[in-house]
Amino acid sequence: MNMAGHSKVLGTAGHIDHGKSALVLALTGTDPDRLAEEKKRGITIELGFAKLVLPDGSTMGVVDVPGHERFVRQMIAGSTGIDVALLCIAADDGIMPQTREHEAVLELLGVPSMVVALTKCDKVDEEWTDFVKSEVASWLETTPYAGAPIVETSAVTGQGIDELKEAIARTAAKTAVTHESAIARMPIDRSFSIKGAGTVVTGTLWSGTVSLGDELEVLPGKKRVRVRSIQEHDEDRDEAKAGNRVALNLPAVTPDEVRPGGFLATPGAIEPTDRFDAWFTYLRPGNDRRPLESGVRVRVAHGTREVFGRVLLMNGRETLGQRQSDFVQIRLEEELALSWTDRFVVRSESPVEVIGGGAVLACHPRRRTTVTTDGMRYLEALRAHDRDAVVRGVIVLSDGPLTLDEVAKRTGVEREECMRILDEEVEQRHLRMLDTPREAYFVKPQAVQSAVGSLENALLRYHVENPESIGLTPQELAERTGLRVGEDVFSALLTVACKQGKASFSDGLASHPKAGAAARHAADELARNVSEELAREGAAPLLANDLAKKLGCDVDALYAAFVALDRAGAIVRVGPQMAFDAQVFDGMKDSCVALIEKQGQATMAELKDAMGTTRRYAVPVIEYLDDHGVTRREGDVRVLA
Ligand SMILES: Nc1nc2c(ncn2[C@@H]2O[C@H](COP(=O)(O)OP(=O)(O)OP(=O)(O)O)[C@@H](O)[C@H]2O)c(=O)[nH]1
Ligand SMILES: [Mg+2]
Repeated sequence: MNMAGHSKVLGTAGHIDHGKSALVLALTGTDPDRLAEEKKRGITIELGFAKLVLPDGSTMGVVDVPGHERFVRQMIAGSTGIDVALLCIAADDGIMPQTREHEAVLELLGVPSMVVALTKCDKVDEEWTDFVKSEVASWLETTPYAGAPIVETSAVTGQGIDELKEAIARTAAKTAVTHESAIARMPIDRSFSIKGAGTVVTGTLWSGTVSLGDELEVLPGKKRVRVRSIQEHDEDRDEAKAGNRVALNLPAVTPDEVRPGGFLATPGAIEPTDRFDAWFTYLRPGNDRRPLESGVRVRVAHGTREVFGRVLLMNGRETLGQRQSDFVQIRLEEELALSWTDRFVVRSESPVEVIGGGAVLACHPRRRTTVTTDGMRYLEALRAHDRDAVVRGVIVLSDGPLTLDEVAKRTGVEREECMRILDEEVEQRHLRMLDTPREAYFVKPQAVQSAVGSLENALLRYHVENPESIGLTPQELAERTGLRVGEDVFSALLTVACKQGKASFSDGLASHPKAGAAARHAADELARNVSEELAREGAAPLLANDLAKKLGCDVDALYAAFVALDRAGAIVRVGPQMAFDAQVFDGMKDSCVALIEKQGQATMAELKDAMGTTRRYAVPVIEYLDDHGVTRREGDVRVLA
């Protein structure tokens, strides 16, 4: 991928005193050892930085790491995210313990390519140089860096420096840029305060872009900060791009709040985690050849931070042998700001030695070490960077339906791409979409079927327990179904069930089309009886309680019949208890209207007589007519409204 402005980074590696810093000075003119203590002791303690100008004029950032075995943690921090490793091996000393340990770190961090500098060649004769060179070449054969160029150099005489630049340029050109994500992420390696300016942090921008005025989040604490100024290699910039060494001025925080080991990121993009699933390789460059035991306490280094944790092997596996790889779950004692595809290195608790590392897969997995077939497929998809399968996997493994935003957040795949993948998966029937008024949800087809199954069972049970009821509200049904989904999703599921003939829904009530039939039939019959009875009783019908007694039914059932008949327009309810046959009521209304038209007005007594009923019925009927804009009260009489 060609990304303008995304420069590549060269990182040194190698045993203490093998001439790394001297070589950086010879290559760049910058002495990476800035500290007085470094100068006094003649060793590198902190990461050093410089800018390398290649023969074609392009530049690379350079990170110089310490070789002392006590500073491997700094070496790991400095090497994360570099594109080309410059492994320095002193010709007079050959391959030493940290040569091997640093190589292992580079390999575990996934550093894609390497150039080897055979340093201090001025100190040995040609025959010896040839011997060491062939030793190095055959050792490299056992690593992913087999065939890497080996250049003879001397920082003292300048031998091989131009040739080394050529080799670095060739190797860098062949190396794909790895900083792809749009999210800004930067592990903090230093923080200090400058009089007048406030707090400054430095680090290598892993991905994304940081611009002046941007708001960033300090992880794991989630404190928000704003970028007041940006420097790259001591020059002021408006924005910094991935791969570059940057210094950010962050006002309104103290250096203590943005300590090395912290992580700057686009707000909300990363949720720190105390466990993750990973593809782990056991790689022990030291002499200890014992296998790794599941559950052992280790140090986990990610970015500029290292925390304690345990590596748990999965599916009952107890040990992992040298150079073996497998899926693991790592449980941390403190949180890390991890993302899918990040690399990490694991070191033993004591003695402190690199023993492995790998790639982060799932950042918020369940606590489990036994993985289902679906879970395994998901891990494989993460490992293979198969985004389609990852999106599908997140949904398949989820308990409930997920929205587009939830899928994007859980996978780390950008929203647009998620949408494209989801569309395709729905098209191919790998997933189902539940459309709701507010949002679309995505769910695996089996989950829809099992939800419809529970919904149907809940309905059947309801009808057995309530043989006389014609149904229940969706809210009641949702409660009985025990599905933990929102109202929207439940009603979408009910719609699916209706389409499949496993539920019916009308007049706000859900029922089962078959099991509810008897109750519906009984209800229909009762409604018919009520309607006939009211028609027969004319202008002085029985009130609800008495009518229920007469028909020998439950009052609730009678009210339900009132509601159904009212909705169908067969009766008119003038009060909760009182209902008339619709035709009878129309006749009563017409007589009232006719009388008032004739007299211009009428008293309650006159209207009662005109309707041929008693006062008990006449009063509520006239009040109903008032309410419905037919008549109007004026003192003691009614007029037309
Ligand atoms: N003769 C000779 N001496 C060298 C050469 N390169 C480095 N040295 C010397 O070797 C010593 C160590 O060099 P550094 O560059 O500090 O080594 P380093 O690998 O950076 O050491 P650490 O960062 O502490 O791991 C110094 O005294 C250098 O002067 C070289 O090409 N020839
Ligand atoms: Mg050094």
